[in-house]
Amino acid sequence: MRYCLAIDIGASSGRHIVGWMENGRMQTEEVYRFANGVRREKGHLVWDVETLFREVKEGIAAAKARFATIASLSIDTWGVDYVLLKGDREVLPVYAYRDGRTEAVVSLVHRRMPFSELYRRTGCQFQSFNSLYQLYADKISGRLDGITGLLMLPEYLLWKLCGAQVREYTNATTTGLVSTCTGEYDNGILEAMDFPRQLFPKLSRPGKVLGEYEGIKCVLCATHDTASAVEGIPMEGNQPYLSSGTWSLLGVKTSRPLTGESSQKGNWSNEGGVGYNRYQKNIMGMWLVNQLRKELCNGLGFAEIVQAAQQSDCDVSVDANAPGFLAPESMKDAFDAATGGALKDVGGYFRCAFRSLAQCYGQALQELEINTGRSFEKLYVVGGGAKNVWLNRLTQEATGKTVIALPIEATALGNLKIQMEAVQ
Ligand code: ADP
Ligand code: LRH
Repeated sequence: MRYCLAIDIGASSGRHIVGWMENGRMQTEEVYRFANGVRREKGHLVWDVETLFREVKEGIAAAKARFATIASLSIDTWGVDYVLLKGDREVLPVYAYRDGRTEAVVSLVHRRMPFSELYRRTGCQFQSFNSLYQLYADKISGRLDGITGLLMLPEYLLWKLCGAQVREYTNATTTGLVSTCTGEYDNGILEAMDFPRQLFPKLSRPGKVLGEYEGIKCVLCATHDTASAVEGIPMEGNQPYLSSGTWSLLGVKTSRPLTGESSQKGNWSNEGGVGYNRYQKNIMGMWLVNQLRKELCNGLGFAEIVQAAQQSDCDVSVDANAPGFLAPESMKDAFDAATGGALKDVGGYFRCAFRSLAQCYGQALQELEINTGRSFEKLYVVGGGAKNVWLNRLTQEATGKTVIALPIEATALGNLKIQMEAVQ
């Protein structure tokens, strides 16, 4: 039996999942899980990459203890964030995308190249945390001086394991710097921003064998977690997907990027997939719920939270994608401000969050049909959020589509699929 190990690290937790083929079907077993989250350091939100790397190695050890031979491994994480290198040393801190340091530079970036031109070139949605803005903040603070390398987080962790430095295509498309025409970093943008060209070498496609760690082959998967998730959904035909975790990503595979006016207006993103384009939208997702949970009822299980939400009779909703929810000091205060203080009980906050998310999904699906000129029957939901049966019902009502909820680790499945194809 050939065992492969997917290391899938999300913004709220990481997991090691071993997969193998048996009677033509992929089998999986979770061997390790760890908590993840941002840390506040000197007024900034940062990732603790040292701990992340330690957890990666702990999980590999757990996999080896359970399955004596692991043939290969690969790592995917959230997009956008990166590690700067000086020679072989990482430059700390590694900023987390919710940190506010980019707010002041958005207009400076757009002065160098208007957003409409950036969008025409890359098809990448506007998010104030895209790597483009983070890098510009680095540039004007002098942080890019003397930098010799830039690796996105999964590339960094793979490099630490096997010593190979590569830049992977699907994750690069989250930076806001990749051309939809060439599938490589866009020279025009790099020049306009005056970014050092040597930090942006040629991109590698998923499927490459990079090297070894303790006798295990290190493979490059679709290192953007959402790209792996889309690749891992067992879908009949080409229907829309909702990858429901810390973020909710709603979209559909298309053969080419769609960068027209309505796509830009609706802030639709064109990101790289494994042989297709991911036309999708970022929706604030379970971040809202997780932050409310920490503040209002830490320790309460998701089943109890959903029950409290169902029992509340408060039917107020908000625009779940409003910037005020991205990184508020207090999520409760953010909901109070958005609802004019209308939420009276704990269940009410969660009810408002779930109903507002479902409304966003409904709106996004309508836009998706208009912008692609297609009509869809189904919506496939994967990720931790797919376990929320009540939210799935609200989503079905709001979208008018048959919701197919798959409470599976689609991201790990996509990660494993690429490994199995790469290492025969
Ligand atoms: P990420 O990869 O971004 O960390 P996941 O896909 O692992 O996200 O989803 C985790 C989220 O799913 C949790 O933070 C939680 O909000 C939600 N979730 C997990 N389990 C349940 C459950 N049983 N019921 C409802 N929601 C759940
Ligand atoms: C989901 C995700 C999403 C990105 C965000 C930063 O985990 O990768 O696709 O936009 O994190």
